[in-house]
Amino acid sequence: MVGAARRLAVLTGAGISAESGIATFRGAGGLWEGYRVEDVATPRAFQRDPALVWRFYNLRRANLASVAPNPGHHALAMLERRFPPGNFTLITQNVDGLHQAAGSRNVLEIHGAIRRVRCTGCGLNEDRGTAPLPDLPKCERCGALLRPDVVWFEEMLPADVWRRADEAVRASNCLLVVGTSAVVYPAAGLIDVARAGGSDIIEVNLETTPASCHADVILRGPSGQLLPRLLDLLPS
Ligand code: BV8
Ligand code: ZN
Repeated sequence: MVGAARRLAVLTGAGISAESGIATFRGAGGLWEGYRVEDVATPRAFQRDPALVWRFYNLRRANLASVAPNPGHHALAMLERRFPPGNFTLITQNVDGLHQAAGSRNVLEIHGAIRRVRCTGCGLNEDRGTAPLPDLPKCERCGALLRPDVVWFEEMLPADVWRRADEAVRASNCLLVVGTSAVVYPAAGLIDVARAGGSDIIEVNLETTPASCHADVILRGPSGQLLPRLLDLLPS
């Protein structure tokens, strides 16, 4: 299916970064660095206690400094090079930047990136890497509070990035779904879009998910092992 795909779209979630040592959202029973994601990854939480939310994100940013892409990320970067530009789109829910670090080029970060900060006042948007930030980082331009440039629950996804992701899935004839529990929308809705368009759907996951019943092929196991093997099976 992958070898025969004219245009391939890939949707990844936290599972593809698990073997890099980054905790998944729902693996630890929804508790994350001791926080419930739904309690800290929301505009209300930031309104209520911005320092707490920044402590949560600074923990994750600091963790990024010591993690690297795993063979699953690298396999997707290699896979992209088998397709003409524009015929391969990697859509990720992850905010860790590991796909780009592995060399993937056409990456749509539909939930943003925790390396980037955004000003709540003047809209300044810049990459701060994994350098430690204070609990209440301020904009050096206008003095307003900075926020992580990620999409929180109940927030709209970046309109242009989302449109390109939706278009890429509609235009593809194969969707590879890797390491996502397929419960967060509208990201998980891309699987329904692929199905409605008659795309082949392949799921790579340790467990059964709501996407599994729509998959033509299920590769059950760790993506860090299965994606390189999938790549090896393709005609050279
Ligand atoms: C929106 C960025 C419009 C921040 C994230 C009720 C029903 C349905 C929907 C809703 C509802 N109530 C509210 C909603 C909408 C809500 C939603 O979907 N909620 C869910 C929880 C029910 N969605 C939103 O709010 C979205 N916005 O809808 O806007 C709107 C506007 C106004 C008012 C209403 C609506 C915004 C969603 C984006 C939230 N931001 N992240 C941050 O990272 O801090 S979501 C967060 O979850 C991450 O992006 C993460 O990627 C994503 C999904 O989780 P997964 O990636 O799938 O990770 P998870 O841990 O769940 O699963 C890991 C999987 O990997 C598992 O299956 C596991 O088996 C597998 N795995 C593990 N190891 C491996 C592996 N697989 C392979 N190999 C391995 N080694
Ligand atoms: Zn500012």
